Amino acid sequence: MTSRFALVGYSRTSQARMAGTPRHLGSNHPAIFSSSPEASMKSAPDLIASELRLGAHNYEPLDVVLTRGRGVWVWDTEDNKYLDCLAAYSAVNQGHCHPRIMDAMVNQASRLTLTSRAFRNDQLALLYEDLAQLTGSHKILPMNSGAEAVESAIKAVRKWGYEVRGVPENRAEIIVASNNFHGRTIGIVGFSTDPTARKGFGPFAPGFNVVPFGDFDALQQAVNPNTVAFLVEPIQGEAGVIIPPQGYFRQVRDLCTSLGVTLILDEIQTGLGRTGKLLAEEHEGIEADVTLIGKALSGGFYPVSAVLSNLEVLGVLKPGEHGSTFGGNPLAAAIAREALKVLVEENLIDNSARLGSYFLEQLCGIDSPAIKEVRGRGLMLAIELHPEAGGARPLIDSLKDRGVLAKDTHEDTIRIAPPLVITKDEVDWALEQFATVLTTV
Ligand code: IF1
Repeated sequence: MTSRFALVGYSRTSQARMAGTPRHLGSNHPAIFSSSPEASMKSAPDLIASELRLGAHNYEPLDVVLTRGRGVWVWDTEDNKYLDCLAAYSAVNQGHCHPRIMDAMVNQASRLTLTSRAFRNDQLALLYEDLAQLTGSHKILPMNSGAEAVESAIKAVRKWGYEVRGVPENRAEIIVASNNFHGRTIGIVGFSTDPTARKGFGPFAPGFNVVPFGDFDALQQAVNPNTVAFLVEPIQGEAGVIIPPQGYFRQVRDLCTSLGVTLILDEIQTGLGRTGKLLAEEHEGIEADVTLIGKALSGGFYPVSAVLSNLEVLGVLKPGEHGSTFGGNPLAAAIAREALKVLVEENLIDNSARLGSYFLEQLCGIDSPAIKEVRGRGLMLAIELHPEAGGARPLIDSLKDRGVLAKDTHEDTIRIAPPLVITKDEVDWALEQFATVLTTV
């Protein structure tokens, strides 16, 4: 039997499809709709097997099946406890399931979750006011994922280039850095320099030029009359916590100002306290023209992102030219407001600065032949291993066995980014595990 979902010439590989099971789950599909306890008591191996069988294989996660989280700690289905040193790539800066953010979410969810932007709601303006006051922004565009914020900024600065700078239509160019990571959409991977992010997904949009990260001369050479923006992370996270030379961004800021190029800082990972400042740009003593935030803007409860700028740039967007179903919804706004309040009122930014410096200093003191370099700013840290150390993944597995969850990147680097609520005792315990694993390589 050929399902109505079958596309001519489109061969599915899953057994379920080959058996002709209809794709939609009818009411006779007990496993999904059953309220019986076993539906929620599946074993970790069973859950992993279902993931492998039915899920697209676009990740290779650790085989740890988490079921509960609070603060820096998470528990798996066998009740093993782990210190989370990834914080969902800095989306859980406030700690897992922060009670205040949860209460704000439940309260708003019981009143109004989504109206579309065809109508106004009583939460969005309050988020705008909080973000304006906190960041000094004059205009804000609320979106959902980080990638959407990046794409939105690209649209806005191109339009600004045409309408304000007088760049010829469809000739706008944006400079980006090598080894950048700004998301996974077709537009964004189009200017990635990572072959894995690009292979098989072309063709890509034109209008992007790549310069080496941290190389001011290369940037100066690359700017031309059609350059409308320089899009860059203050610290490159996925690349392995790459910190540019001291003074680089001061030079970048002056160049962009003098040539009328908008400086877009992607603070989706570095922002909201991760590096020990509200925004990483503060370390450089500069202000971006456009700042992108996301991830911890919701404390890990909900996809919320935002483009922060001014009237000159965001003022070019007119009704009907941009938007999204969930962008600026009252639930997202209520969650984001509480997530920001928690960040400030619980002094998480100072905690990140103080314990981040301590963490970095102690990591630098680990005497291990495997370690090539330790880098970091605030609680955004990384340990780069020598290539002959055998790669980071085996150490990630050893750390998991010792109750620490961390992530490898680019083969030889271990990223360390715990929630900013971490205590000194928890840092000390984590350091013991890192030292043990790194000195027994
Ligand atoms: C995954 C990486 C980090 C980001 C910066 C924009 C975005 C991200 C600086 C897009 C998102 C996430 C994506 C996530 C893993 C994680 C990641 F490993 F993929 F590269 F953090 F380094 N700008 N980063 O870091 O935001 O659309 O995801 O909300 O793809 O698994 P998003």
